[in-house]
Amino acid sequence: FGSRPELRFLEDLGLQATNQGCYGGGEWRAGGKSVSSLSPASNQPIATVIEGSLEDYERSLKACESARESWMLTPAPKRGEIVRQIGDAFRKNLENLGRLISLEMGKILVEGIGEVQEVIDMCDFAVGLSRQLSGLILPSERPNHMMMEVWNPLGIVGVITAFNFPCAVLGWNACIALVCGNCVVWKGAPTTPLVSIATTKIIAGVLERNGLPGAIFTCICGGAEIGEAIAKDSRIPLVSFTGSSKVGQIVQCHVNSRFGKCLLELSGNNAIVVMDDADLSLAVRSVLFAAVGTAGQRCTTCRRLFVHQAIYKDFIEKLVTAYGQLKVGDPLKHDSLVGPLHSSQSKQAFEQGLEAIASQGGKFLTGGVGTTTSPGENYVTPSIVEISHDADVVKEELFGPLLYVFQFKTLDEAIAMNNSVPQGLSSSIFTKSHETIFKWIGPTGSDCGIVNVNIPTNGAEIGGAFGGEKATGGGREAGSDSWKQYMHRATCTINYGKTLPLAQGINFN
Ligand code: UN1
Repeated sequence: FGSRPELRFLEDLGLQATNQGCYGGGEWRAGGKSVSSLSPASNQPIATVIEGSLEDYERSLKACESARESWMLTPAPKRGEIVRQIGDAFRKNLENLGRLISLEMGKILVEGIGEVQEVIDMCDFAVGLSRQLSGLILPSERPNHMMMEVWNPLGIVGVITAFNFPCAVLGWNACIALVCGNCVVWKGAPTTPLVSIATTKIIAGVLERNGLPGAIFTCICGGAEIGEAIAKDSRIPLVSFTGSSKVGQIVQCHVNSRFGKCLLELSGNNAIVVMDDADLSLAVRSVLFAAVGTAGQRCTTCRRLFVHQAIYKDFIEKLVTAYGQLKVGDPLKHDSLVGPLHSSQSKQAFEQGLEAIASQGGKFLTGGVGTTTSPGENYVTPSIVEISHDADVVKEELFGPLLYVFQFKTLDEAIAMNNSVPQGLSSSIFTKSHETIFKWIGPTGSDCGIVNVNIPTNGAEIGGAFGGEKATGGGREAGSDSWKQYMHRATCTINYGKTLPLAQGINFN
């Protein structure tokens, strides 16, 4: 990066002008096609990456198979110590890696750094967990017997992640998978290979310094062919996939057909409900972050807003005013709040989406068709639209800063509209009424995996289980007891007596 001083920080992350995109069996080697990583802010190349080929995949998996046993047999707290060191290594690289995420993904710098912070927090969580992977001891109905649960590693866990969280989602999965005793095989998004490589170098450095086999962690940059190889590979008992519902369904079919397990984190179509007793200033700020943060490219982005009719006019006016003050611009400049969309394809899809909205009767209150002028750049104008809640476009996830707004009269009506889409990831209500809160989080409330009160739909903490229902795929990642999915539960009944009493009182003599 000699001639580009603004890119010199990439050298501190171990990146060069051309990079090998496969770390397998402890070695960097790649024989796939050569791709340019583009900066979403300019569509200019940052660096070149040689992707991993299917041969690289096979070689890496063979190495993983031979490393698997020694890692499974390493005591969990010792594995936790390795993850603690990985957390420290991320701490040292917080600024640089956060800057690379901003540069290559296009999110604003504070969000790029926040993403690395999420990985550090996951490491801390996983270190604690490494001493708490405990099973139950259960009373046996038979004399001189005891029953217990033993949690064992699965062996190898496949992780396929998306461009919008090129580092954090790997962290949610890898930190837990590693302390649970699994080797990790990771494929990041094809458009964020530099983040994949830099992240892997941080992890690989810790493995190497501890004299551990590099094959405990594998990274393969590549496209759908590598994803398909992971999904079809019966050496990989669990595949964790983050991406669209459409692709998730294909992955699930491949994994199910070989009786593997899938952890799916798919599309969202998240709503915020603003009741007439809400703190409106809190709600406006929350809707703003939820709808335009990360330029609307989080799976937890708020895409639908339901406002009580008594405050609708006032609230929408406040929101439109707030949109008017948004600074859209270079994600690396500290006054920008909204960066570009991730790629020219993302921008094209967004613009086509706006046209479909207009053709289905949508009325733009701000932004909309033709408001984005600079061709050749991926910036778009955050838009708000009024439309009928059962229009076809409202059922789909348009990945960008687009917010549909609707009025409602009763809480029941708002809940019904919240639950009326195929997806079920995140939701939030703004109210001061405890009656409303408990209805919202109860059996006849929101049908989502994330059900918030007085906070945005996005920005979830790692301590909770993250994921959603219906077309969102049903998976739960990160905190709480998500770790159980990364292990296999053995129910062990032990007879320490000399007789053979059978369960259910069966006499078999
Ligand atoms: C995603 O968009 O895929 O809750 C993940 C949030 C983040 C993670 C989003 N912690 O918005």
